[in-house]
Amino acid sequence: EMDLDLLSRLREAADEFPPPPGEKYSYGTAGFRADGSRLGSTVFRTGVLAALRSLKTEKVIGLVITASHNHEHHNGIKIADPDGGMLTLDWEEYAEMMANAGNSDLLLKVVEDVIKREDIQGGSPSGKVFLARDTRSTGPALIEAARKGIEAVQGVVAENKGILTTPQLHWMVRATNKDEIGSELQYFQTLSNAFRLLLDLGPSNLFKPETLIVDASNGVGASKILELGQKLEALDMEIRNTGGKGNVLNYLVGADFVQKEKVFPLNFDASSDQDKRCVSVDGDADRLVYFYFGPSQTDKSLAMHLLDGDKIMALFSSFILDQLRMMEKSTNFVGESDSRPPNVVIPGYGTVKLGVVQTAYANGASTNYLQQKLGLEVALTPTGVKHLHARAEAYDIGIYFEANGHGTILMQESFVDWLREHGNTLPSVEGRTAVKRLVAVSELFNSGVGDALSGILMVEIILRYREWSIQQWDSIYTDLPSKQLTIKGVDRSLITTTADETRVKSIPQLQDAIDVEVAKYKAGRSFVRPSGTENLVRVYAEAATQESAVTLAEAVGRLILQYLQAAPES
Ligand code: G16
Repeated sequence: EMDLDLLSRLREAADEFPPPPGEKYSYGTAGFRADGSRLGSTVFRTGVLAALRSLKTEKVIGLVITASHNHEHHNGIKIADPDGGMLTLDWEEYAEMMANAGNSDLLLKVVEDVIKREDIQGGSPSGKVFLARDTRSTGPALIEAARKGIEAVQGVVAENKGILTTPQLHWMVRATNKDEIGSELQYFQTLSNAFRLLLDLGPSNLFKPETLIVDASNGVGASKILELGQKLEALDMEIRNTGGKGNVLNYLVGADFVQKEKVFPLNFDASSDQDKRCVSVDGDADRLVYFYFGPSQTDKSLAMHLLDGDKIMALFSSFILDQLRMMEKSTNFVGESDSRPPNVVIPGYGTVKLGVVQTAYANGASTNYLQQKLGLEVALTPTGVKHLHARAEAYDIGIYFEANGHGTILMQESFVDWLREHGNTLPSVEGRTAVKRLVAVSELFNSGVGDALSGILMVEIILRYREWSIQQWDSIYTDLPSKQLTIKGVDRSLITTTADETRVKSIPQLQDAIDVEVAKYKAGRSFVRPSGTENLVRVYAEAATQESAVTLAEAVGRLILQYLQAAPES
């Protein structure tokens, strides 16, 4: 039984952070998000939750204060579970119950209930929660609220790690729980060692490409990418949008802006930056998209060319597949044609299951490339890395990416263990080299969440191996024209969708009207869903030409207004 002392301390501490009246907090796609000035109670309470989770798992938990791609004045919370992944889905309900408890008495009831349901033991517990934040101005006050929440639970301490990217904190939690060195320095060492090793394992006389230009979204990524770059002589980077006075986080800069608007971020110039290889990260550096400015496909004018999460995943998938094929070939294995990908057979190990995971936002051309050209199994999940991640765990190597640039390469620990223990028994040098590369890739990638820094290093490695320019990489397939819009000022909660998010369930007439609209367009596809991170509804449309994709998106946007506007905003 939990010490009663716990409850008295908690009540007193909670009284300091009363919830704003009338606010309803939902855990959403990636934790709570709201205006930073209205998050004190929610952050305090989520601190309590993280502390309980630490007592339950007897491991370190992570809590990062960030609203990632959202506006500077927004803020939010992401929780890292002991394995470095996102908070287990069954605890999201507890988080919501706590955040929405109307006063300290009600909060105590919820906490007691969670303690009972999870059978959390008192006694002499010693829990620990790592704290970190991004560069938002409301961060320091919210870190304090989180600390008070964590330490209101008896036997749990908060350890403030300062300003970090979200993936760094996830990485540090995982490493610490595995009894490895979980410091930020070690994070940089691990990534840079893996990068150097992959360079060494590459074809001889690797070429060194032009400088990579980084758009750091005026956020935490700027200083961290700089630090990484200083460790890597072989990687020339020029970092822009590094924050500072007057340069607003995520405003006309960063991965979310570049991917959604398909225009150059601030401080990039069409003519002086023409053909250069550029990459944007988002506000907490867990997403990346590449881009360049070059002649458009349709006329001679200069246009922005986006290489989104889908194209990054296509590059990664083909690289991984190459390595598996080399291993397979190394064993002189003559397989049946149906033993080809997705299931490469490595004698000694057996079938290596390789699969990729996308969402409905994936460009149709990318899905086609992955399935037809690479022969891979493509799984679809709802939006949110937590869903893609869980699905990717079904494979020995699961690669997942959202079109917005959030993703990673996930390898089963048992598979990596096998590579380490038995990989050197493969008869050919090529096969053994491929094994070493895969092990290095497993080190390079964060096995908990997407990490823009890992993503950048991987892209840069593969382009060097293949001696590809960004333009050559871009040409592996041509995106179907698409358009994304957001509709504000409506009650997004009125829209619920089918599990795959492609059809509206709650208002059948709206879906019927969308169907009628889509049918008017050649290669038309469109869907709408409520955002889980912002108070708006998202529209996605694809069609045979850019012009028609835009017209279709706008028509569907008007339908949303028509069917929802009568209702008040919530
Ligand atoms: C978060 C999630 C992503 C999701 C994005 C947009 O990203 O981690 O998986 O794609 O929100 O979600 P929604 O469409 O529901 O607003 P981030 O980078 O903001 O943490």
